Amino acid sequence: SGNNAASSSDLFAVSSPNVVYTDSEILSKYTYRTTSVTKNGAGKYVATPKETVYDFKVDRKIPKVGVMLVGWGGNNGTTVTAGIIANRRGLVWETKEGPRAANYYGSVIMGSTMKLGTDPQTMKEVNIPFHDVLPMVHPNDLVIGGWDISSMNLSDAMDRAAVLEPTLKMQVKKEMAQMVPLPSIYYPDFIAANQEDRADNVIPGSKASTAHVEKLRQDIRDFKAQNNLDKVIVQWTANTERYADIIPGVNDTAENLLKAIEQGHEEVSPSTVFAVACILEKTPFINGSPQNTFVPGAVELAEQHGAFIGGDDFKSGQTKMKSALVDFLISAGIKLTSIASYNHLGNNDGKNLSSQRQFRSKEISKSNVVDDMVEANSVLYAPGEHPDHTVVIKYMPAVGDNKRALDEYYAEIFLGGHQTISIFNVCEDSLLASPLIIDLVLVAEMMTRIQWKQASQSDYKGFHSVLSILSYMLKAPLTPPGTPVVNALAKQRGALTNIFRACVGLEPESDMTLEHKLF
Ligand code: NAI
Ligand code: DG6
Repeated sequence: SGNNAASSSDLFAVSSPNVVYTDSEILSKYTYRTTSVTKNGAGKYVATPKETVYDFKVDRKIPKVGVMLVGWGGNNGTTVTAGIIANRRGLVWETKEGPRAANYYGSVIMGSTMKLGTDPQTMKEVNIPFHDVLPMVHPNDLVIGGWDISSMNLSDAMDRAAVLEPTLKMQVKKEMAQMVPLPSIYYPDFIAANQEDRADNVIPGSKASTAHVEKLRQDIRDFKAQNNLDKVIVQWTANTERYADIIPGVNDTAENLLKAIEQGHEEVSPSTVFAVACILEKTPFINGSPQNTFVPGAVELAEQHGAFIGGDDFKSGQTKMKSALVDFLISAGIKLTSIASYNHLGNNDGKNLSSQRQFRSKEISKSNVVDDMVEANSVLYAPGEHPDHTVVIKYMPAVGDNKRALDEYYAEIFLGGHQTISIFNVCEDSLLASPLIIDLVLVAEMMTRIQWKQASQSDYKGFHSVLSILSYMLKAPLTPPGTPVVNALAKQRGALTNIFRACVGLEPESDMTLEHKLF
């Protein structure tokens, strides 16, 4: 310990005077370089390079982590649970296409790599698994639990979801039959009326109350104690709720929100009650659905308690494609003029979204994903101008979880010509969302073990309560109040990658490859 080149994992060590490894920590001194832009008296931009030196400290001890899912008995909840069990036990199962083995495909952390650098002898890139960059929890070690308004055990719920192969289900059935969701809070006005027949596992009371908050806090504490956990992360993967109205005096400040819960105000949603319980318990809470769980009062409460929150809405198939494709088109100087996004699906999510108020929440999160890219390009778009954008979702029971997404991107090209791109994307919804649930847990947990300070400061502190670093996995990224939202997929990945690199004293990924050009 105390040396400059000990290893952070078995795979690599950073050899630098700015990086120190101790038995318990990685300490890095990192120079963050940005450009400050102002306008001078003549209306000309002045760009000034800026340097800020940060100290980062990473806790190397990998904790025992539990994840509690709200909506555990749903398609995502059962699929991610079965997937983790299958990976933990190294299962292989027969399909009509031959045997298939458990994997973590679709998880950035478990399935992708990061360029560490270049081998000077071969001049080739050296890439390492993303999971090995920092001392991260392995998903196989996660303990899973959670709540659902449906009392069905996870094995039966997995059958209800109709996502996985029978040959896989057979092997996880016994273990999952032992898993039964905790009763949850159910305020019928927030989800579609067509969900009512599922609600047989409900904590008494149909509007927000302090008793509900306290019960959920106790559930988290019990789960932690029963499983001997160091930490719990909670994620909302329950039904999409309608938006809550933002009402001055009710949910606009932390104090008012707590008062509104105490008084049983009807405009406080179940997801906000979960968020409040987690914040008070200092348990990271991530919202995987599109509704406005994080009303201003909830964000303020998180800031006051230094608790981590993240959201909103898993970005799995159609929207992930959109945030990559629109980034490509506009960055290529092609003027995107319209996006028509249609999809139909037949799972319970689709059934819930067939109700207008819940659909509206999803329509908002699916529609805002191009705004920053359009705004950034003043060559193609005049101020306030943006492409037409329509989002349609239809419930079609027959296709189950195999959502069909059809998108048309219509763009103006050179000299008045047009480019039309049509996409037919079969998004196996829960199989795409489950790895995101895992990534969100792993990254949120990692952020609880990273601290920073400026060179001039004596005390380390955590990142801002709103974990915008999770943006890559989310359709409508929540960012700290007053800070911009980044939707472009490559930028979101860059932020994740480069913040992790900074923590081990590595420069941001650069694609300049001057070593291959200047010799
Ligand atoms: P699902 O409908 O199969 O599961 C939701 C579960 O939540 C159900 O078991 C339901 O009983 C339960 N539930 C409802 N209200 C609850 C409450 N107050 N407390 C506890 N449990 C409650 O839906 P699925 O497919 O698992 O999706 C879950 C959420 O994730 C939906 O809001 C969906 O829009 C969102 N999402 C899903 C994506 C995907 O690709 N699967 C991607 C993006 C978001
Ligand atoms: C219909 O679009 C149902 C939704 O819940 C989506 O399946 C989910 O939000 C994933 O959306 P996307 O756009 O990332 O594929």
